[in-house]
Amino acid sequence: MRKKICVLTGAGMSAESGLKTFRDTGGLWEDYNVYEVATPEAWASNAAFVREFYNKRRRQLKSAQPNEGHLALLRLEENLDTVIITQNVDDLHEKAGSSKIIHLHGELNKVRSELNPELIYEWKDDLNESDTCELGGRLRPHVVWFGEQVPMLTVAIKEIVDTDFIMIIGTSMQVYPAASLTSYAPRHTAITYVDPKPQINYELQQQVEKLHLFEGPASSKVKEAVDFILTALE
Ligand code: BJW
Repeated sequence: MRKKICVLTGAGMSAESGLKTFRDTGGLWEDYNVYEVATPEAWASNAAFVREFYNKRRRQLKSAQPNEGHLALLRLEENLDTVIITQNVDDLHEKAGSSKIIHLHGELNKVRSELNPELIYEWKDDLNESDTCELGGRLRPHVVWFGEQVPMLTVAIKEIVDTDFIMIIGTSMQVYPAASLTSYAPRHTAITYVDPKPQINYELQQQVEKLHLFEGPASSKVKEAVDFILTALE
């Protein structure tokens, strides 16, 4: 039977594709106050500002291309059941050609109805105040803001509970519940973590004996981590 890998990606995965991370020097949270753009309270008090934050990023995403790190993950699929669990709202794993992708924090290229959250629409252009769903309700970005539930969490946990390998790439492992996903893995699961500045959070600290760090940028280090896992399979 084929073994399984869950790849947990964060903003650092797409940094070399020109998309800013959040918490690094020069990251999005230096230019924006998180409470003014990524909370339901911000949306309630200043929807125009929040819409523009996401419109700008959606425009930028149009021309963004996957980097060597995204592409290196395709080699995993030849040998392992591969599930990408991304915190990213971009579509670069899709553009790279990965097959199974779970978006924990939503998708920039989608919006949803405020009247019925199941009414989700593909949205490649700007979202305007006058745009409405088929019920006439206001549309909001299809993303998960702070203080909101993470509906895809249960789907992600179902994948993690029987995985043989985990690869973490480009996340500061600070935002929960995404940062606690590794704790659902079986005891034998080997964990690789690619990041120029890996942050060993509480959950990883408990699993440190099976943790392998690849310190550096995704564009070069994902390949090394993939080689490491494929060698372990031999
Ligand atoms: C590179 C690189 C290169 C750079 N190559 N790598 C338990 C404990 C404490 C707090 C909480 C808790 N449980 C819940 C909370 C509250 C909160 C939270 O976690 N707060 C913490 C910050 C303290 N969590 C929530 O509110 C979540 N909801 C929730 O828990 O609901 C519960 C609930 C229950 C019942 C009712 C209601 C609610 C929701 C979290 C939503 C997060 N949303 C955002 C915005 C999404 C849309 C958007 O994109 O705008 O998601 S915030 C932002 O952070 C975004 C990201 O996905 C997320 C994670 O960031 P990420 O990816 O890790 O990026 P960075 O910037 O932090 O790190 C980048 C990394 O890349 C660094 O390590 C670099 O070194 C590295 N890097 N260059 C490789 N070239």
